[in-house]
Amino acid sequence: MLRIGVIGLGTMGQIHLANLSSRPDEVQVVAVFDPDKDTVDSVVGETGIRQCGDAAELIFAEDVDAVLIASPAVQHWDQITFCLKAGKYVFCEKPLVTDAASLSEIQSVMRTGAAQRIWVGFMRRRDLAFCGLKADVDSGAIGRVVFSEMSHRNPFVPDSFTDEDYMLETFIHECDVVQWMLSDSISLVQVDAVAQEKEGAQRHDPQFITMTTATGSIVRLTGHISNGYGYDIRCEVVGEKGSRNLDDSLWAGERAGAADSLVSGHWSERFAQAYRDVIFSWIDDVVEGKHTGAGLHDGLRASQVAWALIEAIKHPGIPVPVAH
Ligand code: ISE
Repeated sequence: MLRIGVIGLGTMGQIHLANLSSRPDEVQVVAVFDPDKDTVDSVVGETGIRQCGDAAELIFAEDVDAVLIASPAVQHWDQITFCLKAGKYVFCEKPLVTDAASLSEIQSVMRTGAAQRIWVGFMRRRDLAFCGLKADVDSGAIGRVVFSEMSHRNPFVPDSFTDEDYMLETFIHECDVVQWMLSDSISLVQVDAVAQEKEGAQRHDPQFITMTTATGSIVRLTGHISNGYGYDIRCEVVGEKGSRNLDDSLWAGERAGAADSLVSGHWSERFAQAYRDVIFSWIDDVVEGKHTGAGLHDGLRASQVAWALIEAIKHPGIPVPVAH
């Protein structure tokens, strides 16, 4: 039986908790921590799961074999280092790290076996539609990929959401999925002319981004995170022999208004299968002593692209290199 502790019981933590709890024969969630006591009470009140006083208490608890981190992004890397000190396996939500202050520390962990104990929650790698696109790229069916067109649309985000959050919390998915799907590295990014969303807002929306990979493939990405009507993720990969779109029939959704693709109300619906499978594969990996998911290296590579995007939005129209 794998004994797991969960840090953070916001939307994401609760989704992971539900998925973990659906495998009672192999997994037992033994402890949780969230600073919001009311949330903890309402989520695990009658379950018998222990409520810890802080993250360190949970991480160093003797009856916790593996830790799932779904805390605010800025806490991720510190909590991961605690897990490594405690010798625990850790699954951390994206982004792995929010700024470059810990870069050399991450690079030294990367040179050790401890890196194998870290998984990063890039669940799109388990989404059947994205897996289908990757299979077509890998098989050579569409030839060398010349460019890709991607969209990331959300119905709403909190008013406090900033341009930095846009890059680190939202586009971080594309930063990872592009490099994974194309087996390539993003080397240059550019944000084109952007308009402030509304008077006084801390963010620009929509955003128009161009990313160039090391092999010269181009990705055009449009973000629109307060469209007001639905969550809509699109991707078309265009190669020298043909093109492919995400197969929307692989998940259940609704058509919104005149939109020509399926939309869902929320990312948790659109990616329900991926969120489940990324957790199930983590459990399988830990139990079977392997690592088939996104790891420390992938988490850092995606954050490095997001950091370049944060720089690029300050200088619209100017290409910014990614420091890998
Ligand atoms: C959210 O935080 C997520 O993780 C979703 O996967 C993403 O698509 C969404 O835009 C984010 O706000």
